[in-house]
Amino acid sequence: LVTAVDHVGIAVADLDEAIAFQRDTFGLQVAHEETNDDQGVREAMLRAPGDAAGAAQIQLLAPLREDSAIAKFLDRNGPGLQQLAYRVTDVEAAMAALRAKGVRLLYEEPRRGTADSRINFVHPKDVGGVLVELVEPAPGH
Ligand code: V0V
Repeated sequence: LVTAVDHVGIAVADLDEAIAFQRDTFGLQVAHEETNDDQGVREAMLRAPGDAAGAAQIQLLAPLREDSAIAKFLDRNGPGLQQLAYRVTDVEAAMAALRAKGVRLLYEEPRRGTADSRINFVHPKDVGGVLVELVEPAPGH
């Protein structure tokens, strides 16, 4: 079902501060940055200098609004690991396979994720307490 670990997401209060911290502390570089209004986030994808193409990235997620998933996560837990994202080739097929195993998906239909990927999420209570995202990258990514 899963072809690769796509990224690991960290909730942060301030995106620019977190980017600078990861750069100055660990030497990570920004590969991509965008605002996703649907998900209520400002986000950055970070890579390590030695990464091969397609290597797992670190996603920094800062809230755009108080009613967003990231704002709620920060209120409850403070900054920290928020999600694990698995790459799939066909998100609808992955959703169907997981539903058949009795695992709950958060959305009926895929939504738009980073860089025009198609995404859905698995309920953390059904998969060991980890919020799992499914990512079908846009063609050419
Ligand atoms: C909540 N829970 C978590 C969790 N968030 N467990 C593990 N990891 C998390 N991140 C636990 C929580 O402690 C509760 O456990 C239980 O799940 C249900 O919590 P709830 O209060 O009913 O629900 P909420 O309001 O905390 O919402 C949790 C969910 C929400 C997962 C439903 O965060 C959500 O819709 N997430 C999907 C969207 C998202 O995360 N977007 C931001 C990233 P107890 O207390 O009952 O034991 S956007 C993104 O990744 C993009 C754009 C991308 O990658 O392309």
